Amino acid sequence: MKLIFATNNQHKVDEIRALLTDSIHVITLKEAGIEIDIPEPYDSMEENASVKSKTIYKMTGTPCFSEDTGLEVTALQGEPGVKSARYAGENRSFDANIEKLLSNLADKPDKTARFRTVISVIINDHETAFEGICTGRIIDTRRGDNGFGYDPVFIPDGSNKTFAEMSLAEKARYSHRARATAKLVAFLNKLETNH
Ligand code: ITT
Repeated sequence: MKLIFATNNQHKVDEIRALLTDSIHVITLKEAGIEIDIPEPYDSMEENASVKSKTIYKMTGTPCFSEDTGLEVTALQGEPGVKSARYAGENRSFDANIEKLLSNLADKPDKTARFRTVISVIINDHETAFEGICTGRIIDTRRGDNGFGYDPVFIPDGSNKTFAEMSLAEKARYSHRARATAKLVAFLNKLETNH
């Protein structure tokens, strides 16, 4: 099965490709020759994931999926959440976003947080969504050079390493994205066996 992954984030592509079975071929927007910055205008990850996959499905008619992810911090009432990519401003700087997060959390004793991923997949005009959640906590200094986004300051429950101190395979043992992707893979494999 061939699917377009409607994202401009290469880190997401690398993480998801590492989790797919051989029968699922993921093509990036770049590989499909599509250059587009899809607006994410909504207040929920569900709606933003949906608009991304619908936009590409309308353009191509090819099965496709997208995902929207946010970091939801308890003491910040779920922020940055849907605003995770642009928390510190429109230039989408990972570093500035972490700086703002640490500063907003500095005087808060509760450091718990979770990542939430919503995947939207469209096949034969039919949309389905999957969610993946990873709970953990934010630490006050960066650790590690791997990954992207908020990885240097997030430790998932069950580990004492930040995501940025983990390999792709280690991160996948805990991550929101891996959990949502496992549901996508099960869904796609079931579709294949029913055909
Ligand atoms: P798309 O093209 O797929 O929309 P994006 O980077 O804009 O790529 P999102 O809108 O889902 O993706 O933004 C989510 C932001 O949350 C992202 O820019 C990172 O800052 C952060 N993020 C997402 N997944 C993460 C992860 O696994 N670890 C750390 N930070 C993550």
